[in-house]
Amino acid sequence: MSTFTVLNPATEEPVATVAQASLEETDEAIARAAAASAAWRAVAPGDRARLLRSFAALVDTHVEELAGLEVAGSGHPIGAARWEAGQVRDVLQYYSAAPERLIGKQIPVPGGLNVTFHEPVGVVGLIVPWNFPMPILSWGMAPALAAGCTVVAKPAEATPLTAMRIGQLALEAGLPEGVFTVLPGKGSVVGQRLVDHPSVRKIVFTGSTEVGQSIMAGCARQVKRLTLELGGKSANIIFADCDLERAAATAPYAVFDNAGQDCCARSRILVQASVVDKFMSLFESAVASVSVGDPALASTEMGPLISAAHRDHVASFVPPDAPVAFRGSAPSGPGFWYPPTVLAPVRLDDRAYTEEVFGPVVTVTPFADEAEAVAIANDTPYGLSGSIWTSDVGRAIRVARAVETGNLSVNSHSSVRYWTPFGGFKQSGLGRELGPDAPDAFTETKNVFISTTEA
Ligand code: TAP
Repeated sequence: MSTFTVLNPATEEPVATVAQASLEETDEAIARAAAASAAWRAVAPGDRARLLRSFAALVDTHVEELAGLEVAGSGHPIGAARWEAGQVRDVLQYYSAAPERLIGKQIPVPGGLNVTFHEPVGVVGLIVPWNFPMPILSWGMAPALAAGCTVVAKPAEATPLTAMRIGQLALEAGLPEGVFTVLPGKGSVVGQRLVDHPSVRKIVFTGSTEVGQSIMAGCARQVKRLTLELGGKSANIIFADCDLERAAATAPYAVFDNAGQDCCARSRILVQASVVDKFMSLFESAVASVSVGDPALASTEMGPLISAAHRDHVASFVPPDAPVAFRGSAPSGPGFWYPPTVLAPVRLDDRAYTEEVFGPVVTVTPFADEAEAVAIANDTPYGLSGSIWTSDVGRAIRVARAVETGNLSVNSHSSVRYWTPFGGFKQSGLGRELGPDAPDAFTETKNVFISTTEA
């Protein structure tokens, strides 16, 4: 039996050893999910809603336990981990309203009428990355269950603990066996099997663009439904007319949140040239005051990276001759620490500027005017997130419409809410999660003609 030992990223000490599911075990889990499908879709909408609300309530009473697991197993600061566990509760609660609202249409046609039904697609394979193990699990799981699908979820190999506990809570809340299964294991084994198995009718994948491309190709072989949430290289665009103090004070949190291991990280800061010096001075103070350290402390704002290998990867973007403008602090000693790092000026072909770093490294680039800001922001294969700072409402709207990205914030770095749609343009993804329409993505529209002609 193959196992994976989860290390505490802040101490490098083992937290738990988890058995990895084999190919045979994956097939068995998929078979159980397929067998549970007919009964789950037949559960009366109000009863399915009640089960999801019970599940949400049970998560609520376990927020502290789940947060503790995420601190130990993923190195997330406790404040963030509590928010993440609370997000699972809130997402379940939000989508518990959906089973009773999967409303079709009635379309008048000559000689009768057509009605449409939202039929659940069947078994959903949910493949989750390591950076936000709880929220991203819930974004796929909750609307899929609400739509009447059964779900087999594969957490990332490195961060299975909270997903496994949430899987247990689902059973305790009364969800029938096989409706929601969490299957820890390798992407190349469990994840790939979910893609290849004909009984899995839809894949929801969040992860790197590279793996997403191969999953898309795998799904194409069976014309399998697919949602992709992939990488990002988002721009934080700061115009001279904005509240520069506020833009600089929040810029660290727009990119160093979760130690930069965030698909929405605004890892390219673009600043209007006339205020770049002033911005850099304000930004330096803001970066210096980011509290980096023991994730178990409530005052900690940034924890360690997920692993030694990932820290090496992040460090590769900052070679000895890198243009480091300034850095924040990081503990020494055990743990996969990396300090918040600001690079400027950078060449526009520098890897740190063009590739997703997925760590606490940000570049600062000046621009002359609005047209140049938009051109630079769009000069990337990605399009997930971004921010615009300006006091000119017209400009805010013009630039927001011109930037090719799925989620933007104006005078804020917050753009993810479970009740609004989330997803990427270009190579950042395909389809949308969250928002009121998310359950529809787990259904097929069936169109039925009913004749009213007299016999
Ligand atoms: P990946 O290496 O792509 O892994 C993501 C998931 O896919 C993991 O569970 C992984 O399993 C699994 N996987 C790997 N190879 C697979 C295969 N051949 N078939 C099926 N599944 C496979 O990404 P990551 O490093 O965990 O996450 C970081 C990336 O995710 C970044 O690019 C980030 O931007 C992106 N991300 C995007 C979003 C959104 S919402 N757009 C949110 C978070 C993260 P293992 O754990 O076993 O490798």
